[in-house]
Amino acid sequence: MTVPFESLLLTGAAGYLGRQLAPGLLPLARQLRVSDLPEPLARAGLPAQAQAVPCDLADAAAVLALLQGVDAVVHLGGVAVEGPWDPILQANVRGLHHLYEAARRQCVKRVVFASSNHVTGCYPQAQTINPQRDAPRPDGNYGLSKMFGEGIASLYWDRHGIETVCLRIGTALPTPPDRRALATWLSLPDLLRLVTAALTAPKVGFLVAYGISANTRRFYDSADAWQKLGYAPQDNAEAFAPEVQHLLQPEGPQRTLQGGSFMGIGPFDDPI
Ligand code: NAI
Ligand code: 15L
Repeated sequence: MTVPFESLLLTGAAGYLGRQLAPGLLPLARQLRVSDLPEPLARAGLPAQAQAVPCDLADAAAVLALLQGVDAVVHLGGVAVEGPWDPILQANVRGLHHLYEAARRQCVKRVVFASSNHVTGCYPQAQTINPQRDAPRPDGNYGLSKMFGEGIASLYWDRHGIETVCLRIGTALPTPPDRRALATWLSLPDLLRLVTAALTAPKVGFLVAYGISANTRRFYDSADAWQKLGYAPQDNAEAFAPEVQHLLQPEGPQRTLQGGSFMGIGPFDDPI
């Protein structure tokens, strides 16, 4: 089998999804580089074949060095939940700017960016959203930062020819935790299928796709983008419906809007 990449970088490698993905990414590159903040990286137990490089995404010089010799990046690093603005600004906004500037200067060809369903979390669950047709409606600081990530990805494709697949991941867990996740679930095997497709599909340019399994109750229509990637999900949350469909968020926006529980977090009185 031909190996698609000489060097592939996985950021956020010590996080939940990073630890799930790292073993499956090994066959895609002669060298897999895995990165995260120093402490989590040291205790993550990532595959020994991977090259571990600690790096804070908020440090521009460190990110420039991290991307040296890299062909493609799977970018998972950053704050992964709703919260106060400043940590999100450092990791998800400044960090993304550092990543794309480093990608430009180090001639990286493609980024797979872990965006989020929370870019469109303020749409009603009763509406089906298409990523090429429907505008972002972020549901908080976190969703807004992912919208920035998609914006910078678009800019660096148009101006600098760096390809990005933005994956608006739903709920990536071993099984769907509640009724909302019957729409948003992404099984862990489908996550690896999707990231592999996003890395290896030819000529993606700038593309936004939702990251979910073939869920019967989905409120995203991502068929066009999936076809372009050659992603064919194999799992369906419906198999878990009897166990979780009674597990509901409290009445109101948390139950009716696509962002679910994130609708109940914040606002934050940031220090002035
Ligand atoms: P996680 O919180 O377990 O992992 C994120 C990793 O990023 C952590 O290991 C953390 O140490 C690292 N990180 C945070 N700030 C950093 C910084 N300044 N410099 C370097 N590394 C930093 O999150 P998870 O669940 O693994 O998510 C991975 C990515 O996928 C995130 O970008 C998240 O927003 C996105 N995502 C995840 C979903 C899910 O269902 N797990 C759904 C939608 C999006
Ligand atoms: C996300 O973006 C989060 O990273 C993850 O922790 C889940 O909360 C997920 O969205 C979700 O909406 O279920």
